[in-house]
Amino acid sequence: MTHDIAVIPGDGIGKEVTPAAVEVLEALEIDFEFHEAEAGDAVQAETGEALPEETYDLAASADATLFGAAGDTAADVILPLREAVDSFVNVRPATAYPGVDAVRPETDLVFLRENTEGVYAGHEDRLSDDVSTLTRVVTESASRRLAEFACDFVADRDADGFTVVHKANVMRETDGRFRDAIADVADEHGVETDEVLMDAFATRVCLDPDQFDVVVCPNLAGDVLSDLAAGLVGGLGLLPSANIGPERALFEPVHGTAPDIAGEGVANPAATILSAAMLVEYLGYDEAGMAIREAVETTLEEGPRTPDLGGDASTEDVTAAIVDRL
Ligand code: GGG
Repeated sequence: MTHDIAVIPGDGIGKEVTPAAVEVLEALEIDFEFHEAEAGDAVQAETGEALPEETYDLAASADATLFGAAGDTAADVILPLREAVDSFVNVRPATAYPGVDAVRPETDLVFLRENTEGVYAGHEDRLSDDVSTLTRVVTESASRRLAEFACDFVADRDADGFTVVHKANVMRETDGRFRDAIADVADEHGVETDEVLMDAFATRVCLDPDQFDVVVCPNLAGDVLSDLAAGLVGGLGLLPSANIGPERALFEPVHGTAPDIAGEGVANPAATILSAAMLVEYLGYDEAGMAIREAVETTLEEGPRTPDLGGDASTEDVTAAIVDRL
């Protein structure tokens, strides 16, 4: 069976780490057909469109998509691409690896980030020279759909339950609805939950990440808190993600374009290669996914390592080491 994979490197280091992940996928004994397409700042400068229609259509029809990074055009690229695969949840594991200098080496968390609404839904207006507004949308249906996924996810992970992060003491209507809908679904499934206010979560996860396992968050909170967790495990170069929809999915590193190092060939490819591991697992190849993870873990532990992890290796050196260890 051939799997059609859309490959959208985007901008900045996306153009370096995405080919690295494709190289790893090509080393597997799985029949992939890769279809590359453009999106982002560079194509917008050339054509006036950050997300050409053919790129959107490709993501909406491929079996899975591998995406790199978006810069200034993130809102015009990432959000429609997530919509193209009808993704309602962004799965973001934050794991500390042996050999990597982590602030909290005991960290092993997974964020399940609501992926369709909240303040990310883009309902912004400029009312006057002085006033801009944003309408925040939270629906019962999206919150319940996320909760159904979370219940299945904790069963697959053999986790005790999950933590709901919110700010319902202030955003009583929107986060209150989010919290209550999720608690209701968890109850129906007999899944245990606890709840933590998102500001308190930020402190508690820094002091003792071990108290959390699966964390369910509204959209923006999931974006911010997973980057915070990246700081606990050794940096953004280590966090993969999967945007899951009912029929297709899009995989991307959590990091952005990293303009400070783009073009130097030293970006850490681990986050994108780990995203590729999630992609093959999504397609049903658990052993291949595990093989990629083990090759990445051994490389993080034994080297070579890119400069963000204290090494001096290039993206290509690290990718070659991972492919060798597969
Ligand atoms: N690889 C994903 C990427 O480009 N991240 C940068 C970014 O702006 N992310 C926002 C988000 O994930 O919603």
